Amino acid sequence: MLIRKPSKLDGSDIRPSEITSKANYMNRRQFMEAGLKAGAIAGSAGFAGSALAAVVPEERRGKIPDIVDSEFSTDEAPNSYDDITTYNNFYEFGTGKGDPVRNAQDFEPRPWTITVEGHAAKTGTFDFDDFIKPHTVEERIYRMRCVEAWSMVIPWVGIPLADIIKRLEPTSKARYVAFETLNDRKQMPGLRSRVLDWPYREGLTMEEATNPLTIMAVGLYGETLPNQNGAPLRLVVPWKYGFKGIKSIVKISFVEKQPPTSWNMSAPHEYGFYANVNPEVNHPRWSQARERRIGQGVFAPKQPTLMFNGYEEYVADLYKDLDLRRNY
Ligand SMILES: Nc1nc2c(c(=O)[nH]1)N[C@H]1C(S)=C(S)[C@@H](COP(=O)(O)O)O[C@H]1N2
Ligand SMILES: [Mo]
Repeated sequence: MLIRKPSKLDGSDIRPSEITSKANYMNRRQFMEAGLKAGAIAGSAGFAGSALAAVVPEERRGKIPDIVDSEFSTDEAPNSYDDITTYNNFYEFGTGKGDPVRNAQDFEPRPWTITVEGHAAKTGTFDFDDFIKPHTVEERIYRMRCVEAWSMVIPWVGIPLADIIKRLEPTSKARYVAFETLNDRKQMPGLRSRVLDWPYREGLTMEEATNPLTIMAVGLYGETLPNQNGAPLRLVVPWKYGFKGIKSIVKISFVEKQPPTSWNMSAPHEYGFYANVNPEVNHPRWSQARERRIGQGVFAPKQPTLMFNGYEEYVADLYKDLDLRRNY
């Protein structure tokens, strides 16, 4: 269990997401062809092709080399590249699900620096490439459950946050890790709105941050992260609601006290610090018992939400002394 399975180095290696990616593509084509034969959607095949290409300009879609598979990946079918890159929450680019893909294309994720502060030996400002270089990148196909009761399966490419933290050598005073998103009004039109108190902030306990499931994602579907998904570097914590997965990170701080977090600051009775996926604790305005899997069509039945988003065996121990109803 939990063993890293190295991918082959001879180039013959095909990762699970690539297979599924191709399968999705085939399904899509079969669907289009069937539609064309039926005469129902004549002329739209060409449109589908160009719409897909426009999601992320080709020159930004670099393949990431030497990705290692992970035993933590789910074998549930990943959502399509289209779903993952056109249905987003990234309020710095607008509050609509289609706003990030529309408004983030001129965003420049390079050059990029990450500032490390607080109780650690290796603090300072690092260039993105230098920050990433010492680490092995893995494919992690994870379920993602948004607090709004929808979900996806996403083949991330990332680095265990535990590996990064180890390299930064936090001291015993570091009990939490805090993260901040870029706060640049010139590049992020959504910052003009006061929907949140910018910059977007998130945090984890040290135990959560170093849990083997927690990653810093640098890509998806084997390629560099699209801007709308949080380029160049975003957090992924699969047993927590999606809002903990802070995007386009510029600052990491090792702190003693529980740091303030954006959604908790904006509506503390609705969003807690922990934000663990929990079908038994409802949002004050809606049930969290079920979720809509994106990409299955509006008539597909909702599916049950799993405790800790199905990652209970890896994380339940972290919370054994915590009242999850009070610490939502
Ligand atoms: N900086 C920043 N990070 C963010 C958000 C945001 O608005 N700003 N939205 C969060 C929410 S609510 C979700 S569900 C996920 C969505 O990630 P995705 O668009 O890559 O699927 O990003 C999270 N990270
Ligand atoms: Mo979300």
